[in-house]
Amino acid sequence: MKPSKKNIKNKKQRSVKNMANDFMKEIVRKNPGEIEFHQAVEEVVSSLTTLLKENPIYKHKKFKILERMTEPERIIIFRVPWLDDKGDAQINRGIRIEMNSALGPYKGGLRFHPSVNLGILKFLAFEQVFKNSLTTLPLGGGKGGSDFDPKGKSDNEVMNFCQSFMTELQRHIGPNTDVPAGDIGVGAREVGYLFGQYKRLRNEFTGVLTGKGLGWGGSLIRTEATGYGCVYFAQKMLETRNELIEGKICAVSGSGNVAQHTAEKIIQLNGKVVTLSDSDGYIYDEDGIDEHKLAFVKKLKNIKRGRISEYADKFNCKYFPGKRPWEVKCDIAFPSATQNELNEGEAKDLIKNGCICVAEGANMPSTPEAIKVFQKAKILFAPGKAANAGGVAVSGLEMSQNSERLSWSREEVDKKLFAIMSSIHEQCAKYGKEGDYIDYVKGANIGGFIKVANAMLDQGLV
Ligand code: NDP
Ligand code: 2IT
Repeated sequence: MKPSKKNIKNKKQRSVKNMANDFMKEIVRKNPGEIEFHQAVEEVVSSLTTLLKENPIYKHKKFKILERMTEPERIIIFRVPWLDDKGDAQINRGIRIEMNSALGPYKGGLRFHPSVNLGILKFLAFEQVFKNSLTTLPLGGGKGGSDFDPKGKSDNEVMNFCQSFMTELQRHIGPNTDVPAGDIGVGAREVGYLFGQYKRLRNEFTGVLTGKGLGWGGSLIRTEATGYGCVYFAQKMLETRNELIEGKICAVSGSGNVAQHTAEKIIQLNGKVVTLSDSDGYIYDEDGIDEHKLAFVKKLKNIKRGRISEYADKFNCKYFPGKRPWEVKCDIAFPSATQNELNEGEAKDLIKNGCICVAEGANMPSTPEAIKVFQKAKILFAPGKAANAGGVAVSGLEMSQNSERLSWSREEVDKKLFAIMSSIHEQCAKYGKEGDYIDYVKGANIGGFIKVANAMLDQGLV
Protein backbone atom coordinates (compact mmCIF):
# COMPACT_ATOMS: atom_id res chain seq x y z
CA MET A 1 0.00 0.00 0.00
CA LYS A 2 1.27 3.46 -0.92
CA PRO A 3 1.81 5.63 2.19
CA SER A 4 -0.60 8.59 2.32
CA LYS A 5 0.65 12.20 2.37
CA LYS A 6 -0.55 12.44 5.97
CA ASN A 7 1.46 9.38 6.98
CA ILE A 8 4.59 10.77 5.36
CA LYS A 9 4.08 14.10 7.19
CA ASN A 10 3.59 12.34 10.55
CA LYS A 11 6.65 10.21 9.95
CA LYS A 12 8.75 13.29 9.12
CA GLN A 13 7.47 15.06 12.22
CA ARG A 14 8.28 12.02 14.37
CA SER A 15 11.78 11.80 12.96
CA VAL A 16 12.49 15.49 13.78
CA LYS A 17 11.06 14.96 17.29
CA ASN A 18 13.28 11.87 17.73
CA MET A 19 16.23 13.88 16.54
CA ALA A 20 15.41 16.61 19.09
CA ASN A 21 15.16 14.00 21.88
CA ASP A 22 18.46 12.36 20.92
CA PHE A 23 20.06 15.78 20.65
CA MET A 24 18.93 16.75 24.15
CA LYS A 25 20.18 13.44 25.58
CA GLU A 26 23.59 14.20 24.13
CA ILE A 27 23.52 17.77 25.53
CA VAL A 28 22.79 16.41 29.01
CA ARG A 29 25.49 13.73 28.68
CA LYS A 30 28.11 16.22 27.51
CA ASN A 31 27.25 18.96 29.98
CA PRO A 32 26.40 17.11 33.20
CA GLY A 33 24.67 19.06 35.94
CA GLU A 34 24.37 22.27 33.88
CA ILE A 35 20.60 22.43 34.34
CA GLU A 36 20.08 26.04 33.26
CA PHE A 37 22.04 25.35 30.06
CA HIS A 38 19.90 22.26 29.36
CA GLN A 39 16.77 24.35 29.95
CA ALA A 40 17.84 27.10 27.52
CA VAL A 41 18.88 24.63 24.80
CA GLU A 42 15.71 22.56 25.14
CA GLU A 43 13.53 25.64 24.66
CA VAL A 44 15.34 26.61 21.46
CA VAL A 45 15.45 23.10 20.02
CA SER A 46 11.73 22.57 20.61
CA SER A 47 10.98 25.85 18.81
CA LEU A 48 12.96 24.77 15.77
CA THR A 49 11.32 21.45 14.88
CA THR A 50 9.22 22.75 11.97
CA LEU A 51 12.04 24.92 10.62
CA LEU A 52 14.45 21.97 10.67
CA LYS A 53 11.91 19.75 8.95
CA GLU A 54 11.38 22.28 6.18
CA ASN A 55 15.08 23.20 5.86
CA PRO A 56 17.07 19.96 6.20
CA ILE A 57 20.34 21.84 5.56
CA TYR A 58 20.19 23.11 9.16
CA LYS A 59 20.28 19.55 10.52
CA HIS A 60 22.51 18.04 7.85
CA LYS A 61 25.31 15.83 9.19
CA LYS A 62 27.79 17.67 7.00
CA PHE A 63 27.22 20.96 8.83
CA LYS A 64 26.08 20.04 12.38
CA ILE A 65 24.76 23.56 13.01
CA LEU A 66 22.97 22.83 16.30
CA GLU A 67 25.87 20.78 17.63
CA ARG A 68 28.22 23.66 16.92
CA MET A 69 25.84 26.29 18.32
CA THR A 70 25.73 24.43 21.65
CA GLU A 71 29.50 23.98 21.92
CA PRO A 72 31.22 27.24 22.93
CA GLU A 73 33.99 28.33 20.57
CA ARG A 74 36.16 28.85 23.63
CA ILE A 75 35.86 28.89 27.43
CA ILE A 76 38.43 30.64 29.57
CA ILE A 77 38.55 29.75 33.28
CA PHE A 78 41.00 31.48 35.55
CA ARG A 79 41.97 32.12 39.16
CA VAL A 80 41.23 35.59 40.57
CA PRO A 81 43.34 36.25 43.67
CA TRP A 82 42.83 39.52 45.58
CA LEU A 83 43.43 41.02 49.01
CA ASP A 84 40.50 42.00 51.24
CA ASP A 85 40.55 44.98 53.62
CA LYS A 86 41.93 42.81 56.43
CA GLY A 87 44.91 41.92 54.26
CA ASP A 88 43.74 38.32 53.81
CA ALA A 89 43.94 36.63 50.41
CA GLN A 90 40.66 35.78 48.70
CA ILE A 91 40.39 33.48 45.71
CA ASN A 92 37.52 33.57 43.23
CA ARG A 93 36.96 31.90 39.89
CA GLY A 94 36.71 33.94 36.68
CA ILE A 95 35.05 32.61 33.54
CA ARG A 96 34.48 33.94 30.03
CA ILE A 97 32.43 31.93 27.56
CA GLU A 98 33.13 32.88 23.94
CA MET A 99 30.08 31.19 22.48
CA ASN A 100 29.65 32.18 18.85
CA SER A 101 31.36 34.71 16.58
CA ALA A 102 29.43 34.07 13.35
CA LEU A 103 27.91 37.55 13.35
CA GLY A 104 30.61 39.64 15.02
CA PRO A 105 32.91 39.88 18.03
CA TYR A 106 31.72 37.98 21.11
CA LYS A 107 29.42 40.32 23.03
CA GLY A 108 27.70 39.91 26.35
CA GLY A 109 27.82 40.91 29.99
CA LEU A 110 29.78 39.91 33.06
CA ARG A 111 27.91 38.66 36.13
CA PHE A 112 29.40 38.85 39.63
CA HIS A 113 27.23 36.78 41.95
CA PRO A 114 28.00 33.89 44.36
CA SER A 115 25.70 31.58 42.36
CA VAL A 116 27.76 31.96 39.16
CA ASN A 117 28.93 28.66 37.65
CA LEU A 118 29.66 27.22 34.24
CA GLY A 119 26.08 26.07 33.60
CA ILE A 120 24.59 29.49 34.35
CA LEU A 121 27.12 31.33 32.20
CA LYS A 122 26.66 28.82 29.36
CA PHE A 123 22.90 29.33 29.41
CA LEU A 124 23.40 33.09 29.37
CA ALA A 125 25.98 32.92 26.55
CA PHE A 126 23.73 30.63 24.50
CA GLU A 127 20.74 32.97 24.90
CA GLN A 128 22.95 35.94 24.06
CA VAL A 129 23.79 34.53 20.61
CA PHE A 130 20.10 34.54 19.59
CA LYS A 131 19.37 37.86 21.28
CA ASN A 132 22.28 39.60 19.60
CA SER A 133 21.23 38.19 16.24
CA LEU A 134 17.72 39.62 16.76
CA THR A 135 19.12 43.13 17.33
CA THR A 136 20.19 43.14 13.63
CA LEU A 137 23.61 44.49 14.73
CA PRO A 138 26.93 42.76 13.94
CA LEU A 139 27.37 41.08 17.33
CA GLY A 140 28.48 37.57 18.24
CA GLY A 141 27.56 36.11 21.63
CA GLY A 142 29.39 35.57 24.90
CA LYS A 143 29.04 35.87 28.66
CA GLY A 144 31.31 35.80 31.66
CA GLY A 145 31.64 36.52 35.31
CA SER A 146 32.71 35.27 38.67
CA ASP A 147 31.39 33.77 41.89
CA PHE A 148 32.61 36.98 43.57
CA ASP A 149 29.88 38.62 45.69
CA PRO A 150 30.06 42.44 45.59
CA LYS A 151 27.48 42.62 48.40
CA GLY A 152 28.98 43.87 51.63
CA LYS A 153 32.38 44.56 50.05
CA SER A 154 34.06 47.96 50.31
CA ASP A 155 34.81 50.01 47.17
CA ASN A 156 38.46 49.17 47.70
CA GLU A 157 37.75 45.43 47.74
CA VAL A 158 35.59 45.67 44.62
CA MET A 159 38.41 47.57 42.87
CA ASN A 160 41.03 45.01 43.95
CA PHE A 161 38.86 42.21 42.66
CA CYS A 162 38.09 43.94 39.32
CA GLN A 163 41.76 44.71 38.72
CA SER A 164 42.78 41.12 39.35
CA PHE A 165 39.91 39.80 37.19
CA MET A 166 40.97 42.05 34.29
CA THR A 167 44.66 41.23 34.70
CA GLU A 168 43.86 37.80 33.30
CA LEU A 169 40.85 38.60 31.11
CA GLN A 170 42.66 41.36 29.18
CA ARG A 171 44.67 38.89 27.12
CA HIS A 172 41.50 37.29 25.75
CA ILE A 173 39.36 40.34 24.87
CA GLY A 174 39.56 43.41 22.63
CA PRO A 175 37.30 45.77 20.68
CA ASN A 176 37.32 43.44 17.63
CA THR A 177 37.48 40.15 19.57
CA ASP A 178 35.28 40.11 22.64
CA VAL A 179 33.51 43.08 24.25
CA PRO A 180 32.12 42.48 27.77
CA ALA A 181 29.58 44.70 29.59
CA GLY A 182 27.56 44.61 32.82
CA ASP A 183 24.99 42.16 34.17
CA ILE A 184 23.97 41.23 37.74
CA GLY A 185 26.50 42.72 40.17
CA VAL A 186 28.38 44.58 37.43
CA GLY A 187 27.32 48.19 36.95
CA ALA A 188 28.98 51.54 36.30
CA ARG A 189 31.41 51.20 39.22
CA GLU A 190 32.70 47.77 38.18
CA VAL A 191 32.91 48.65 34.46
CA GLY A 192 35.00 51.69 35.45
CA TYR A 193 37.52 49.64 37.45
CA LEU A 194 37.67 46.94 34.75
CA PHE A 195 38.25 49.52 32.00
CA GLY A 196 40.93 51.33 34.00
CA GLN A 197 42.90 48.13 34.46
CA TYR A 198 42.54 47.10 30.80
CA LYS A 199 43.85 50.50 29.68
CA ARG A 200 46.75 50.34 32.09
CA LEU A 201 47.86 46.87 31.02
CA ARG A 202 47.36 47.26 27.26
CA ASN A 203 48.14 50.98 26.97
CA GLU A 204 45.10 51.32 24.68
CA PHE A 205 42.00 53.50 25.02
CA THR A 206 39.47 51.46 23.03
CA GLY A 207 35.84 50.37 23.17
CA VAL A 208 36.72 47.06 24.82
CA LEU A 209 33.84 47.29 27.29
CA THR A 210 30.39 48.83 26.98
CA GLY A 211 28.42 50.54 29.69
CA LYS A 212 31.31 52.95 30.17
CA GLY A 213 30.92 56.31 31.90
CA LEU A 214 29.43 59.08 29.76
CA GLY A 215 32.56 61.20 30.09
CA TRP A 216 34.89 58.47 28.75
CA GLY A 217 33.31 56.66 25.83
CA GLY A 218 29.95 55.52 27.18
CA SER A 219 26.73 55.95 25.22
CA LEU A 220 23.77 57.99 26.34
CA ILE A 221 20.77 55.74 27.13
CA ARG A 222 22.94 52.60 27.71
CA THR A 223 22.14 52.69 31.43
CA GLU A 224 18.43 52.93 30.70
CA ALA A 225 18.37 50.73 27.58
CA THR A 226 17.37 47.30 28.91
CA GLY A 227 14.45 48.59 30.95
CA TYR A 228 13.30 51.15 28.38
CA GLY A 229 13.63 48.58 25.59
CA CYS A 230 11.59 46.05 27.55
CA VAL A 231 8.75 48.52 28.00
CA TYR A 232 8.94 49.48 24.30
CA PHE A 233 8.61 45.78 23.49
CA ALA A 234 5.60 45.47 25.81
CA GLN A 235 4.08 48.51 24.07
CA LYS A 236 4.47 46.77 20.70
CA MET A 237 2.84 43.60 22.05
CA LEU A 238 -0.04 45.57 23.59
CA GLU A 239 -0.57 47.39 20.26
CA THR A 240 -1.49 44.07 18.65
CA ARG A 241 -4.50 44.01 21.00
CA ASN A 242 -5.27 47.73 20.90
CA GLU A 243 -4.02 48.23 24.43
CA LEU A 244 -1.63 50.80 25.97
CA ILE A 245 0.74 50.94 28.95
CA GLU A 246 -1.22 53.97 30.16
CA GLY A 247 -3.42 53.09 33.11
CA LYS A 248 -2.02 49.56 33.48
CA ILE A 249 -0.98 48.19 36.87
CA CYS A 250 2.52 46.79 36.55
CA ALA A 251 4.38 44.34 38.81
CA VAL A 252 8.16 44.63 38.46
CA SER A 253 10.62 42.32 40.21
CA GLY A 254 14.21 43.21 41.07
CA SER A 255 15.42 46.70 41.93
CA GLY A 256 18.67 46.85 39.99
CA ASN A 257 19.51 48.38 36.64
CA VAL A 258 16.80 46.66 34.61
CA ALA A 259 14.00 47.00 37.18
CA GLN A 260 14.74 50.69 37.86
CA HIS A 261 14.58 51.72 34.21
CA THR A 262 11.62 49.50 33.45
CA ALA A 263 9.79 51.30 36.25
CA GLU A 264 11.01 54.68 34.96
CA LYS A 265 9.64 54.14 31.45
CA ILE A 266 6.32 52.76 32.74
CA ILE A 267 5.93 55.88 34.90
CA GLN A 268 6.73 58.11 31.89
CA LEU A 269 4.02 56.32 29.91
CA ASN A 270 1.48 56.78 32.72
CA GLY A 271 1.39 53.19 33.86
CA LYS A 272 1.35 52.35 37.58
CA VAL A 273 4.26 50.40 39.11
CA VAL A 274 3.20 48.71 42.35
CA THR A 275 6.09 46.36 43.20
CA LEU A 276 9.88 46.10 43.30
CA SER A 277 11.96 43.40 44.98
CA ASP A 278 15.39 42.09 45.88
CA SER A 279 16.56 38.68 47.01
CA ASP A 280 15.11 39.31 50.49
CA GLY A 281 11.50 40.16 49.57
CA TYR A 282 9.21 42.59 47.77
CA ILE A 283 7.48 45.90 48.45
CA TYR A 284 3.87 46.55 47.46
CA ASP A 285 3.01 50.21 47.00
CA GLU A 286 -0.67 50.38 46.17
CA ASP A 287 -0.47 54.12 45.39
CA GLY A 288 2.18 53.48 42.76
CA ILE A 289 5.88 54.28 42.64
CA ASP A 290 6.30 57.78 41.23
CA GLU A 291 9.41 59.59 39.94
CA HIS A 292 10.25 60.91 43.38
CA LYS A 293 10.02 57.47 45.02
CA LEU A 294 12.03 55.95 42.17
CA ALA A 295 14.80 58.51 42.76
CA PHE A 296 14.92 57.20 46.34
CA VAL A 297 15.25 53.60 45.04
CA LYS A 298 18.10 54.59 42.70
CA LYS A 299 20.00 56.24 45.51
CA LEU A 300 19.27 53.35 47.88
CA LYS A 301 20.42 50.67 45.43
CA ASN A 302 23.15 52.38 43.38
CA ILE A 303 24.86 54.52 46.00
CA LYS A 304 23.86 53.36 49.49
CA ARG A 305 23.63 49.74 48.33
CA GLY A 306 20.83 49.08 50.82
CA ARG A 307 17.83 46.70 50.87
CA ILE A 308 14.42 47.27 49.25
CA SER A 309 12.73 46.83 52.65
CA GLU A 310 13.99 50.36 53.43
CA TYR A 311 11.53 51.65 50.79
CA ALA A 312 8.64 50.26 52.83
CA ASP A 313 9.97 51.98 55.99
CA LYS A 314 10.39 55.27 54.14
CA PHE A 315 7.06 55.35 52.28
CA ASN A 316 4.99 53.37 54.72
CA CYS A 317 3.87 50.61 52.41
CA LYS A 318 3.74 46.82 52.70
CA TYR A 319 6.87 44.64 52.62
CA PHE A 320 6.72 40.88 52.15
CA PRO A 321 9.96 39.26 53.34
CA GLY A 322 11.03 36.08 51.54
CA LYS A 323 8.32 36.47 48.89
CA ARG A 324 8.11 37.33 45.19
CA PRO A 325 5.67 39.85 43.73
CA TRP A 326 3.66 37.54 41.46
CA GLU A 327 0.83 37.20 43.97
CA VAL A 328 -0.36 40.81 43.55
CA LYS A 329 -3.12 41.95 41.20
CA CYS A 330 -1.59 43.39 38.04
CA ASP A 331 -2.18 43.82 34.29
CA ILE A 332 1.44 43.45 33.22
CA ALA A 333 4.36 41.60 34.83
CA PHE A 334 7.99 42.51 34.21
CA PRO A 335 10.23 39.87 35.82
CA SER A 336 13.55 41.75 35.98
CA ALA A 337 15.69 40.05 38.66
CA THR A 338 17.08 36.63 37.72
CA GLN A 339 16.54 33.21 36.08
CA ASN A 340 13.70 30.95 37.18
CA GLU A 341 12.16 33.56 39.48
CA LEU A 342 8.60 32.91 38.27
CA ASN A 343 7.24 29.36 38.51
CA GLU A 344 4.12 27.53 37.35
CA GLY A 345 2.07 28.30 40.47
CA GLU A 346 3.00 31.98 40.28
CA ALA A 347 2.11 32.05 36.57
CA LYS A 348 -1.33 30.64 37.45
CA ASP A 349 -1.72 33.31 40.15
CA LEU A 350 -0.91 36.03 37.60
CA ILE A 351 -3.49 34.71 35.14
CA LYS A 352 -6.09 34.34 37.90
CA ASN A 353 -5.49 37.97 38.89
CA GLY A 354 -6.10 39.22 35.35
CA CYS A 355 -2.56 39.66 34.00
CA ILE A 356 -2.61 40.10 30.19
CA CYS A 357 1.06 40.55 29.39
CA VAL A 358 4.46 39.34 30.64
CA ALA A 359 7.65 40.92 29.30
CA GLU A 360 10.90 39.39 30.56
CA GLY A 361 13.50 41.99 31.53
CA ALA A 362 15.69 39.31 33.11
CA ASN A 363 17.21 36.37 31.25
CA MET A 364 15.00 33.24 31.46
CA PRO A 365 13.06 34.38 34.56
CA SER A 366 10.02 32.20 33.80
CA THR A 367 10.35 28.43 34.22
CA PRO A 368 9.30 26.28 31.21
CA GLU A 369 6.13 25.29 33.12
CA ALA A 370 5.26 28.96 33.72
CA ILE A 371 5.69 29.74 30.02
CA LYS A 372 3.28 26.90 29.18
CA VAL A 373 0.70 28.45 31.52
CA PHE A 374 1.02 31.87 29.83
CA GLN A 375 0.82 30.43 26.34
CA LYS A 376 -2.12 28.17 27.16
CA ALA A 377 -3.99 31.20 28.49
CA LYS A 378 -3.00 33.01 25.26
CA ILE A 379 -1.74 36.09 27.05
CA LEU A 380 1.07 38.19 25.55
CA PHE A 381 4.36 36.62 26.62
CA ALA A 382 7.80 37.84 25.49
CA PRO A 383 10.96 35.88 26.35
CA GLY A 384 14.04 37.74 27.60
CA LYS A 385 16.03 37.19 24.44
CA ALA A 386 13.52 39.42 22.62
CA ALA A 387 12.24 41.76 25.33
CA ASN A 388 15.54 42.58 27.06
CA ALA A 389 17.67 42.92 23.92
CA GLY A 390 17.65 46.72 24.23
CA GLY A 391 20.63 46.64 26.60
CA VAL A 392 22.95 44.81 24.26
CA ALA A 393 21.52 46.74 21.31
CA VAL A 394 22.64 50.05 22.81
CA SER A 395 25.95 48.37 23.69
CA GLY A 396 26.25 47.73 19.95
CA LEU A 397 25.50 51.41 19.33
CA GLU A 398 28.15 52.33 21.91
CA MET A 399 30.65 50.25 19.90
CA SER A 400 29.68 52.10 16.70
CA GLN A 401 30.12 55.48 18.40
CA ASN A 402 33.51 54.41 19.80
CA SER A 403 34.63 53.29 16.34
CA GLU A 404 33.78 56.64 14.78
CA ARG A 405 34.99 58.51 17.88
CA LEU A 406 31.73 60.42 18.10
CA SER A 407 28.82 60.55 20.56
CA TRP A 408 25.22 60.59 19.46
CA SER A 409 22.51 62.58 21.24
CA ARG A 410 20.12 61.04 23.75
CA GLU A 411 17.22 61.45 21.32
CA GLU A 412 19.13 59.77 18.50
CA VAL A 413 20.08 56.73 20.57
CA ASP A 414 16.59 56.42 22.07
CA LYS A 415 15.06 56.56 18.57
CA LYS A 416 17.42 53.83 17.36
CA LEU A 417 16.60 51.73 20.46
CA PHE A 418 12.88 52.06 19.77
CA ALA A 419 13.41 51.10 16.11
CA ILE A 420 15.45 48.01 17.10
CA MET A 421 12.82 46.86 19.62
CA SER A 422 10.12 47.33 16.95
CA SER A 423 12.15 45.30 14.48
CA ILE A 424 12.60 42.50 17.03
CA HIS A 425 8.84 42.52 17.54
CA GLU A 426 8.36 42.25 13.77
CA GLN A 427 10.73 39.29 13.55
CA CYS A 428 8.90 37.53 16.39
CA ALA A 429 5.56 38.14 14.70
CA LYS A 430 6.88 36.92 11.34
CA TYR A 431 8.21 33.61 12.65
CA GLY A 432 5.89 33.09 15.61
CA LYS A 433 2.44 33.76 14.17
CA GLU A 434 0.04 30.88 14.73
CA GLY A 435 -3.41 31.93 13.57
CA ASP A 436 -4.30 35.02 15.54
CA TYR A 437 -1.77 34.25 18.33
CA ILE A 438 1.89 35.24 18.30
CA ASP A 439 4.19 32.67 19.92
CA TYR A 440 7.00 35.09 20.77
CA VAL A 441 9.20 32.27 22.10
CA LYS A 442 9.11 30.42 18.80
CA GLY A 443 9.39 33.68 16.82
CA ALA A 444 12.45 34.87 18.74
CA ASN A 445 14.18 31.49 18.56
CA ILE A 446 13.62 31.04 14.83
CA GLY A 447 14.36 34.68 13.99
CA GLY A 448 17.57 34.61 16.02
CA PHE A 449 18.62 31.19 14.72
CA ILE A 450 18.29 31.73 10.96
CA LYS A 451 20.79 34.59 10.73
CA VAL A 452 23.41 32.83 12.83
CA ALA A 453 22.90 29.48 11.08
CA ASN A 454 23.21 31.05 7.61
CA ALA A 455 26.39 32.88 8.61
CA MET A 456 27.82 29.61 9.96
CA LEU A 457 26.99 27.83 6.71
CA ASP A 458 28.71 30.61 4.72
CA GLN A 459 31.82 30.52 6.92
CA GLY A 460 32.49 26.79 6.65
CA LEU A 461 33.18 24.16 9.29
CA VAL A 462 34.79 26.26 12.03
P1 NDP B 1 21.49 44.24 39.08
O1 NDP B 1 22.64 43.61 39.75
O2 NDP B 1 21.51 45.68 38.80
O3 NDP B 1 20.14 43.91 39.85
C1 NDP B 1 19.77 42.60 40.10
C2 NDP B 1 18.48 42.58 40.88
O4 NDP B 1 17.96 41.27 40.91
C3 NDP B 1 18.68 43.00 42.33
O5 NDP B 1 17.52 43.60 42.80
C4 NDP B 1 18.93 41.66 43.00
O6 NDP B 1 18.64 41.64 44.39
C5 NDP B 1 17.97 40.77 42.27
N1 NDP B 1 18.47 39.40 42.27
C6 NDP B 1 19.65 38.95 41.81
N2 NDP B 1 19.79 37.64 42.02
C7 NDP B 1 18.66 37.26 42.64
C8 NDP B 1 18.19 36.02 43.11
N3 NDP B 1 18.93 34.90 43.01
N4 NDP B 1 16.95 35.99 43.68
C9 NDP B 1 16.21 37.13 43.80
N5 NDP B 1 16.61 38.33 43.37
C10 NDP B 1 17.80 38.39 42.79
O7 NDP B 1 21.32 43.41 37.71
P2 NDP B 1 20.51 43.80 36.39
O8 NDP B 1 19.33 44.62 36.74
O9 NDP B 1 21.49 44.30 35.41
O10 NDP B 1 20.04 42.36 35.88
C11 NDP B 1 18.78 41.81 36.18
C12 NDP B 1 18.43 40.75 35.15
O11 NDP B 1 18.40 41.36 33.85
C13 NDP B 1 19.42 39.59 35.02
O12 NDP B 1 18.71 38.44 34.67
C14 NDP B 1 20.30 40.02 33.85
O13 NDP B 1 20.90 38.91 33.22
C15 NDP B 1 19.25 40.66 32.94
N6 NDP B 1 19.74 41.59 31.93
C16 NDP B 1 20.51 42.67 32.25
C17 NDP B 1 20.92 43.54 31.27
C18 NDP B 1 21.69 44.77 31.58
O14 NDP B 1 21.93 45.54 30.65
N7 NDP B 1 22.07 45.03 32.81
C19 NDP B 1 20.59 43.31 29.86
C20 NDP B 1 19.70 42.21 29.64
C21 NDP B 1 19.31 41.38 30.65
P3 NDP B 1 19.83 41.55 45.45
O15 NDP B 1 20.43 42.91 45.48
O16 NDP B 1 19.20 41.13 46.72
O17 NDP B 1 20.81 40.51 44.93
O1 2IT C 1 22.08 39.94 29.12
C1 2IT C 1 22.46 40.94 28.46
O2 2IT C 1 22.04 41.16 27.33
C2 2IT C 1 23.38 41.87 29.10
N1 2IT C 1 23.72 41.69 30.26
C3 2IT C 1 23.93 43.04 28.33
C4 2IT C 1 25.06 42.60 27.45
C5 2IT C 1 25.81 43.71 26.76
O3 2IT C 1 26.83 43.36 26.15
O4 2IT C 1 25.42 44.88 26.81
